[in-house]
Amino acid sequence: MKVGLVGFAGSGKTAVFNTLTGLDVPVGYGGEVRLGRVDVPDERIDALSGIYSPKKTTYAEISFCDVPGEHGAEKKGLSPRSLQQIRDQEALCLVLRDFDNPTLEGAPDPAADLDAFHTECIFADLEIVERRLERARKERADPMEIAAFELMTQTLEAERPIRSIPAEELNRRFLRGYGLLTDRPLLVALNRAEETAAEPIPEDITARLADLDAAGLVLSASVEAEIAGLDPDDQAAFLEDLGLSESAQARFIHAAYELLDLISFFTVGEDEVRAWTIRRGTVARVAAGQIHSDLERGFIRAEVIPYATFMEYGSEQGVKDAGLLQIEGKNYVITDGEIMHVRFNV
Ligand SMILES: Nc1nc2c(ncn2[C@@H]2O[C@H](COP(=O)(O)OP(=O)(O)O)[C@@H](O)[C@H]2O)c(=O)[nH]1
Ligand SMILES: [Mg+2]
Repeated sequence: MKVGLVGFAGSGKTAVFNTLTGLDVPVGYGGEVRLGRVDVPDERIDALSGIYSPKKTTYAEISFCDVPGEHGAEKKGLSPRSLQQIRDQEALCLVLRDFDNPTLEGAPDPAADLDAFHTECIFADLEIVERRLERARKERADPMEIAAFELMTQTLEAERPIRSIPAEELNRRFLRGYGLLTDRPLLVALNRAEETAAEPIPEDITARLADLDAAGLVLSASVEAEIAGLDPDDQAAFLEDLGLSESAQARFIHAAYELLDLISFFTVGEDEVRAWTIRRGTVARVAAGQIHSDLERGFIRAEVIPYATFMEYGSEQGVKDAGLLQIEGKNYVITDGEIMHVRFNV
């Protein structure tokens, strides 16, 4: 999964990036686009890896892109360059400043920044959607496509994000390639001063997030980045001092999985034990395509074992002997934690 960190200059995007990736990129204004990644910790992968002792163990992964904001007098979060960068991210994490930054004027106002950023995204999308609608009408394109772009135009004009349009009402096939920002799942990170790191999100912002179909998360990037660099044993003690039970990285991963409705399935063997990330509701054949396009193209069947069943019998053979190996077809919906072997022929 690719997550783009976005927001106004000085909101702490680079500090958040450091907290999440464990990297140590210099904070302060400016900077390059940076990429970093984290393994998604999963005890089930640890256990499976313990059983197979594979040559390689691969966790699911989240990659982060730190997109610099504008640093001019005009307060904008999206330069043409950063727009380009964030259009190909699968989800956006908006970092909102909720701490005093001595290099910036004015007290923090995360609610206002949230609205300002949302408005920028609405305008950026509206420009693209209106242009396409005009062309589509001129070219007498597929009426379904015209209807989709009309619906999006109306939605954006009402200052609603495209992601608020239910799947049944909008055929998102027509949206591919446009990189519309308000169709991206949005996770909002309220970046706090150390003293307020454990306080909940204020009600006005919670309400606004619900309104925008976005999820929220509180963190205190500069201090949590320091904690992320410590020994695991020390980390727990420092987090507790802040009133937190889990690291920012763990909280972020949970929030992102929930927001995007992601689950994992596993492949196992002597070569590799590996976790794969899919959306809930993904069918076996499409899931197989994550592993390799040949597996999707030549899909015959999936042999599936729920994680708990596997652990109960301790091996694939044990599960087979008990008659519990599931043989599933291409439309079988994968559930979280299933171990899958794909039989295919190309
Ligand atoms: N007190 C406090 N300062 C922070 C926090 N996050 C970032 N900063 C500081 O704010 C300034 C800008 O941070 P930076 O990550 O470079 O912001 P960016 O422009 O959004 O990438 C730096 O001086 C950081 O040390 C935070 O959570 N709390
Ligand atoms: Mg930065």
